[in-house]
Amino acid sequence: SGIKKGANKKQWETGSMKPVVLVTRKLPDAIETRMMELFDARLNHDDHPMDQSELIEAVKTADILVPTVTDRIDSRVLSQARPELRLIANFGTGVDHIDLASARERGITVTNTPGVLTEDTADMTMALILAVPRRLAEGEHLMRSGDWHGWSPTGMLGHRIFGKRLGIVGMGRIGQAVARRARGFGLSVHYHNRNRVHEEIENELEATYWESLDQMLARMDIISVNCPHTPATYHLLSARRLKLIQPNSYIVNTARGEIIDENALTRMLRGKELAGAGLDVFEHEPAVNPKLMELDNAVLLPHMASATIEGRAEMGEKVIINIKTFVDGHVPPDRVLPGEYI
Ligand code: 8YV
Repeated sequence: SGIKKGANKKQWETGSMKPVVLVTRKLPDAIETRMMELFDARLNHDDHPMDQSELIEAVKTADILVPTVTDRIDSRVLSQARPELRLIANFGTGVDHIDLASARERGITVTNTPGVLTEDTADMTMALILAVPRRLAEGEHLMRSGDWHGWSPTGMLGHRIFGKRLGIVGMGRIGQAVARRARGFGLSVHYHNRNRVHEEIENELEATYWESLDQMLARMDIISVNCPHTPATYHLLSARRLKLIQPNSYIVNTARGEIIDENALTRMLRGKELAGAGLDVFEHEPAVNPKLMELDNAVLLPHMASATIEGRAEMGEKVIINIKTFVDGHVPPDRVLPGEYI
């Protein structure tokens, strides 16, 4: 458009011009309505996931981009961004689909939506922790198949939750929310984290810290993955580490598929080297390893751990607040870039 960055910002501030905010997916109606009031919002009415060429078009058009987990904002896309693109206000907490190094190089601010999906994600994590050892999906399937011939003393036996050891990988907001729930089910809480959490939190959760992930994995009955996906956590649960886990143990992942070597996990589940897995996320979404689909000891969900009406509305609110604060010349509340780790 030929408008310089400074001029752009000034005009946003005086309200004489609205920033072009390009939203890659369909958001809740109330959020889209508000965005249209506040900004020059460009919406995706049919909600189709954008491919790379559409994303390149988007960054050539937008002052502010609002992507989601389904958009791969890689260095190729960012290299085409117009200089006026100053903010990527992600709709979601994980930002692993955005090439942060490229964004940083270009001086683009990145924000996310932490906090508002913590409890929902922890609920679904707990649901999987219960569902896999207690064979919830298998039981449901049996009912609908018409093959249930009545109760029997040895029918549908699973494993007890109470008294077992839960190992949480990643003790951030979600990990802590899982720990709080787990205590109510009589699980003992163990965790591994980049940094040990504050003593007060450890005491409140009666959580045992394991500096060594390897050692923790070898001793847990249930493992829950709750860390972000970063270059440091890619395949954190590698084939080698998965082998450390006891064959009668379970794994639950509501974080990101890339944190677990999905092929290795699938092989081990098939070979009964692991008792079962509850997965809400996959390494190559929306693709799922077809061998996983065949397994009775895996409960598979379509990346829905944070999918509540309330949560989506609050995520949208956060996106709007981040954009509004940024446009008004302030540091947005949920800034990840520039930030502590990048
Ligand atoms: C979101 C998620 O629905 O927030 C996240 O990191 O994984 C999901 O729960 C999704 O990211 C929206 O972009």
